[in-house]
Amino acid sequence: MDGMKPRVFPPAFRGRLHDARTATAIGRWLGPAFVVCFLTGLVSHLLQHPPGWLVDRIPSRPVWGYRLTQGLHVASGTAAVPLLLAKLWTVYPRLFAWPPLRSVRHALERLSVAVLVAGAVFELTTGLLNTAQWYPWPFSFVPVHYAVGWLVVGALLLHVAVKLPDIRAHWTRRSPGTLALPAPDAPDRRSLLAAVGAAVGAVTLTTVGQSLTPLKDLLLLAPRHPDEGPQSLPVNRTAAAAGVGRIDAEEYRLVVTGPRPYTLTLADLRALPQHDVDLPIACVEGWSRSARWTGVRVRDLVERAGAPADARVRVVSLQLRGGYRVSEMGHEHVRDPLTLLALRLNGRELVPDHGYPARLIAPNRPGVLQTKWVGRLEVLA
Ligand SMILES: Nc1nc2c(c(=O)[nH]1)N[C@H]1C(S)=C(S)[C@@H](COP(=O)(O)O)O[C@H]1N2
Ligand SMILES: [Mo]
Repeated sequence: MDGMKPRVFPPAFRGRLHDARTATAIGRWLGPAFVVCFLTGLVSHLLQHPPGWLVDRIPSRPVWGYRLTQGLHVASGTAAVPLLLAKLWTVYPRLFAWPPLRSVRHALERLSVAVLVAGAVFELTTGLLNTAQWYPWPFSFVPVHYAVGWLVVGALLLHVAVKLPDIRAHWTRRSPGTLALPAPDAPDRRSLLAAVGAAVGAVTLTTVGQSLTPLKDLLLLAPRHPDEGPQSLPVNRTAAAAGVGRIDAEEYRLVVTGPRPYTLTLADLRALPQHDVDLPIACVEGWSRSARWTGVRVRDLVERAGAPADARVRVVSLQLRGGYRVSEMGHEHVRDPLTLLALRLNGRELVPDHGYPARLIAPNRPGVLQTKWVGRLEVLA
């Protein structure tokens, strides 16, 4: 283990707060936060961009599935921010270790740590800004955040493997070495860890209410409040921002394509059997909110067009431009009786910002795929 230690440290860097034990204690929380964040991010990515073989296997239940996984994704990422800062502060003296490179192995190890640190900082920064709906970079968020996620997990696995002896030595509260001789500055470490724990608790409690609605009154740091918005539901992209004007009720048509295509007016749609469902909108950006939706079952609409039982459906918005104007769903979602073309929200007609006159609402589905201002349902072969 001595061989791993940098040879020369200025005195200020030698304290217990910069030792392997403190680094391990923080890593014990940071590692799991990263793992949860990675796995839930993977779920989110697969639901939004399913490979062909998965499309019809995506379950539409539990209805709150995506709400939970995406809530965990944003909460674990947020909690990782103070943890990562504390961890970097703990280990930064190693930056100045001398000589900087002792061997090829040491060089590779430092390189992997550099990748890990850069990737982790990148993921948490872009993710955090994404929850604030701010995209101040020239690249497309989703593919880059996703790719770097794999990079970080790879570098993390390597890092844990390299540090396994240190981690093992310092994992338990009292490893044999420290039991005999209590460190004179041990309370410092306890204070540091308590402060880090308090910071994690504070950022979590003041943000998690954006999806864990019983805690919504504690929201201080979250960019969104689940109650704010027309009809008590936040809006991600307004009708104005999407370039959709007020859609005229008389002119509106819903086109359903398939073996027996047909067209409905809004009056026709309102005259069809209406169903009530309680389903959340769970936005990838971290907020979610359940609401009561009323409308026509997508299943009924596509059956009328002669859709076979295993049909997939493409939902097309009247919005002309933008990434979220089209979404697709596999047959689990198409057949689910909770999947509606909704006309009403919380007892009243949809307002334009929520997709007037008709929007998709389906269980266990990312918010980006809950298409608003729907003009076409296409039955796919
Ligand atoms: N046509 C269209 N539908 C859309 C979007 C969009 O930009 N265009 N945004 C999506 C996103 S990101 C979310 S989170 C939900 C939000 O629905 P709400 O504004 O009714 O709460 O709508 C989705 N439907
Ligand atoms: Mo969203």
